[in-house]
Amino acid sequence: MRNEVVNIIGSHILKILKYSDVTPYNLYLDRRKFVEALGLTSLAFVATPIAAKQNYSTRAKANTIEEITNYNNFYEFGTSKTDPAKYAHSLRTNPWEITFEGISQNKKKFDIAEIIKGKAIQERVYRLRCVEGWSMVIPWIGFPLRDLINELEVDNNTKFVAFETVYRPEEMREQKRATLDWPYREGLTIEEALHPLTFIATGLYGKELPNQNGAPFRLVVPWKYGFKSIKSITKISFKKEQPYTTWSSENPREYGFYSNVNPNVDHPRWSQATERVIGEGLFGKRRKTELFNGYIEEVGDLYKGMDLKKYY
Ligand SMILES: Nc1nc2c(c(=O)[nH]1)N[C@H]1C(S)=C(S)[C@@H](COP(=O)(O)O)O[C@H]1N2
Ligand SMILES: [Mo]
Repeated sequence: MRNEVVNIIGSHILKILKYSDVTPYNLYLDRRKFVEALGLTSLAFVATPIAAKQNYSTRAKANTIEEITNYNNFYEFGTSKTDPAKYAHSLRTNPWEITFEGISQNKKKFDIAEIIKGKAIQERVYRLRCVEGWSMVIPWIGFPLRDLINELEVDNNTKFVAFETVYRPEEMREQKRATLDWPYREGLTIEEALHPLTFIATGLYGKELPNQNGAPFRLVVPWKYGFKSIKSITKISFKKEQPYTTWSSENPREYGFYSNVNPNVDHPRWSQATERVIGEGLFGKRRKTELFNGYIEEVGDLYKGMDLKKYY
């Protein structure tokens, strides 16, 4: 049974991904190498796919798989950046069910193989900006959250979507301690959840999602601080009221519900004007933080007229 699920998910990814989707983005951007890898003789062959990729993906250089999988925040496995890589292997990600609340279908619990089946799997190269002041670029594999929401009969008066990580202290060692109020919870407005940039990642670098990055099913909201991008999701609820969210409840002054990346709204304990780029070294050049993490053209309209200092 467990192997079968792996095969369904595995073969699904293989069937839908094109060569371009599984090519590391650095190679992809380097047209000459890309052409060589394909055994082609003309650059003309790659012009179109590269243009198409610019859609929602950043052209910034992606971090290496080593950086992306060894420098993580996943407090369920410990609070140090290297703890998730050390300990997340103990999480059993297969089988994996997700329960939905606030839908009118009788069936509320789905195996993720059922959820992924039929979705157009795509690659999105997104910036990830942690509220702590560092950033990376990650080539995710997955599908827009809206593709899932649109399949559900969501309650009419829905205004928010709430997400929950699994609570399994036997598999997630830090959950034996009261480091956070487990399970980890996050939320979005329904408009944010339906935005085409809002993504469910089931893989990265063309492969299955490593446990430390939130396997088997995690949210990615690229214009918000990283803690909004909740990992290893087991429950999704459609709600009328703004849901409980872990970090904004833990410390409401420091972490807001919106948590849109914003260089002009400092964290009470540090500036958000610049960020340390992982891979550039501790004393590498810092980059300027961009409003909405550089996605203002795509998401600016969601917050028109809103006081971003008040709704941080
Ligand atoms: N369940 C859960 N999700 C989580 C976290 C966590 O501790 N637990 N950390 C968040 C934070 S602070 C960040 S910056 C990102 C990091 O994602 P990455 O390790 O895949 O780069 O995951 C977010 N999602
Ligand atoms: Mo973060």
